[in-house]
Amino acid sequence: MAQLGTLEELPQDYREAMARAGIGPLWPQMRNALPHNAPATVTRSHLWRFGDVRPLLLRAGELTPVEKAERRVLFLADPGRGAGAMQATSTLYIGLQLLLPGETAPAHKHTPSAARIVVEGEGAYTVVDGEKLPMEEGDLILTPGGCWHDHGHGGKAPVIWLDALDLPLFVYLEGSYAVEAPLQTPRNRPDASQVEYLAAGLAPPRRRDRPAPSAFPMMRFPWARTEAALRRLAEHNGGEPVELDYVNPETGQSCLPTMGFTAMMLRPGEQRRPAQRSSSAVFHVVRGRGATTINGVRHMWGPKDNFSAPPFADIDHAVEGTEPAFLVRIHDAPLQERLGYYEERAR
Ligand code: GTQ
Repeated sequence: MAQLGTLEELPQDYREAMARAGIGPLWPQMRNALPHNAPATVTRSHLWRFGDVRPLLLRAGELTPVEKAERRVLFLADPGRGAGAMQATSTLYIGLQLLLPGETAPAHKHTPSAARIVVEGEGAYTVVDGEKLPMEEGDLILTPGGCWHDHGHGGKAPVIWLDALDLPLFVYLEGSYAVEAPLQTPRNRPDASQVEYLAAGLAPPRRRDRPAPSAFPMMRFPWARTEAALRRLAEHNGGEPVELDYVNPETGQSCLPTMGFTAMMLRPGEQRRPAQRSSSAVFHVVRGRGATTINGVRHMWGPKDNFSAPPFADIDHAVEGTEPAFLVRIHDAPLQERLGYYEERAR
């Protein structure tokens, strides 16, 4: 492979003339933009223990009233990008949001898409385009880009949930903004996961006045069903990895356009060594304990912890103890598939 020329090799007057003209030579920077065989990754794997984040979040509840926060959130900052980085990986923003009893977070809609995973507490709800979505621990709740959403809390203790947004991508695209509105009046009926899409394989029929389903027909994926499905699959899949993707029940496609959500069960004693994936990921532990080594860094995790993985990471999971572990892998494979470059490499 040819050694490319450097900037320093070029005459000073030529470099200055290029700068004045607002242009630059490609070749000194060619390998930064197009490294050989695999991307140069910035993301550094990190473990955020819930036990460290929770007291800081509760303190935010004392320091900052929700009216002055709009959303009371502490975000996970990728150490590869520095303390202020509002991103856990190149594409994924992950925040932990606190709502105290009786509080509401006003309605807004924005260009990025979001999904929540409920981490602690009961009695909160999100209203998405008029549909009231109860939030129970482990539930995955979608707020796709362009959908109005506000949050409320009728319970007695603080509620904490995880927010996953494709915000960094939209900021990079110069396409990120929000529109504000007053609280919505929810429709008085259960959400679609409890009505139209109660059972897998059953969907409302097409009608002349409703020839196509909505783009996001089901906004809530109750955890109880996910865990039951994983446990059942584990009994009958011959020791294969126990994983289920959260999909749009009408199309089978990922439930949001750029972000993927994969529910994982690790059996007691199970060790897993997945292929290197081109996607980046944040793992959220719903239940269980274990250790995951990512690019040589060992993370010992427990319930409600989060840890990140850069593209093409070497990942080794191991469960601790006699109970299975349940995790949700939040990733950007759907975006990469749409862009035509998602890839897995055997290790
Ligand atoms: O709850 O709507 O963590 O708009 C960041 C931006 C949460 C939300 C975040 C948001 C929200």
